[in-house]
Amino acid sequence: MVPWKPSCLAAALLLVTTVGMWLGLTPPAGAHAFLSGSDPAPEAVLDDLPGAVRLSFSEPVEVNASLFKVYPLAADDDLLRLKAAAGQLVSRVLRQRGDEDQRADAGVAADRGASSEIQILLKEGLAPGPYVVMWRVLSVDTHVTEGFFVFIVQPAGEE
Ligand SMILES: [Cu+2]
Repeated sequence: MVPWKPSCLAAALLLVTTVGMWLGLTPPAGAHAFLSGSDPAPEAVLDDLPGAVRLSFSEPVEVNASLFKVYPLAADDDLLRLKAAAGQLVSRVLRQRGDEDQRADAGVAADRGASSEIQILLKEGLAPGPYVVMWRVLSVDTHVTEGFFVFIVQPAGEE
């Protein structure tokens, strides 16, 4: 009978762990698609409604497998409260289908393939006020990230 040696078990566990790391079971560093820029910028206050919202991501995203939406928000002078309301709306509607009538956007301009630059077209004749831009993106490395920001349309002279 071979005597049991704890050091062998420890060595075997260490080997399994090391092989696991070799096989890529640890996540790759810094490979998700995060928002790296936008126009309008988050929390921007604009005189006029833009024709589109431009988003730049740190990695290309699969446009057809991603979601981009813009929704109007109820006016609120308190930015923290506005952002909280935006977050609640995002969690309710981001994955909802058939919500085109409630949305302020008219879809993504280029809707094929992978791109790190996204242009979300806005409907015409939108009212001034706060809006929330939201996304759920699948990056080419297969990771999903979500996010949102608000911008406010406030014609000059209206406080
Ligand atoms: Cu990633």
